Amino acid sequence: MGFTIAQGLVIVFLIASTMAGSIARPCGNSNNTQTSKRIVVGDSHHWTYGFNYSKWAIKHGPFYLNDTLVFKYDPPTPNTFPHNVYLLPNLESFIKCNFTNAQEVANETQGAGEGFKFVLERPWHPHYFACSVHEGSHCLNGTMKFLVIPI
Ligand SMILES: *[C@@H]1O[C@H](CO)[C@@H](O)[C@H](O)[C@H]1NC(C)=O
Ligand SMILES: *[C@@H]1O[C@H](CO)[C@@H](O)[C@H](O)[C@H]1NC(C)=O
Ligand SMILES: *[C@@H]1O[C@H](CO)[C@@H](O)[C@H](O)[C@H]1NC(C)=O
Ligand SMILES: *[C@@H]1O[C@H](CO)[C@@H](O)[C@H](O)[C@H]1NC(C)=O
Ligand SMILES: *[C@@H]1O[C@H](CO)[C@@H](O)[C@H](O)[C@H]1NC(C)=O
Ligand SMILES: *[C@@H]1O[C@H](CO)[C@@H](O)[C@H](O)[C@H]1NC(C)=O
Ligand SMILES: [Cu+2]
Repeated sequence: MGFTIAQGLVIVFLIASTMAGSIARPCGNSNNTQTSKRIVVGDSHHWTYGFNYSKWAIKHGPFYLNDTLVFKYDPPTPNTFPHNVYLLPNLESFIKCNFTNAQEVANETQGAGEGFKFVLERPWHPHYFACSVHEGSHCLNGTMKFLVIPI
């Protein structure tokens, strides 16, 4: 598989961090009506090269079922790099930024304006989000990737 122990530890930490807080912050209120949130990925940084989204996701989590992730990024211009949003198929692809069998969920123009909205509809499903631009270097070198497991 080609995992290093260090990578394994990082992943265990990521998953543990993503799930922590499920105990501290039970979902829904006393009424049992879950209030779904609208979450701008990267906050004011939006979806851009060089921002550490794994760190952001840990800090921002946990994420709940039906929360909406909003990816905001400008359409390509001659002076700026484009971005997009893919879902990678598994953990190994996520670690290596291997986009073979990845699914495009938003192209380079869909992040404009109000941004691209992705609703977390699959409970406990690991969502490996990443930008594929520049042969994966936005993912690999620009840390444009993060893991979300909605609870
Ligand atoms: C339960 O939800 C209803 C409708 O959203 C609201 O009017 C009511 O105040 C809520 N009650 C409690 C105890 O939260
Ligand atoms: C991004 O943040 C994560 C979690 O804090 C950390 O493990 C990782 O080393 C950071 N990546 C970079 C490139 O700084
Ligand atoms: C999420 O949304 C679906 C479809 O609107 C709804 O059936 C489901 O009850 C919601 N789940 C939660 C936990 O809010
Ligand atoms: C990328 O993934 C595909 C299929 O999942 C695999 O066949 C290929 O060897 C991988 N490439 C690298 C560089 O790991
Ligand atoms: C991006 O997706 C939108 C909506 O599906 C579509 O209208 C547009 O033509 C696509 N743009 C490119 C460059 O593929
Ligand atoms: C991206 O990162 C890889 C591995 O860390 C490195 O070999 C490569 O030179 C970097 N590429 C750029 C464009 O920084
Ligand atoms: Cu990008």
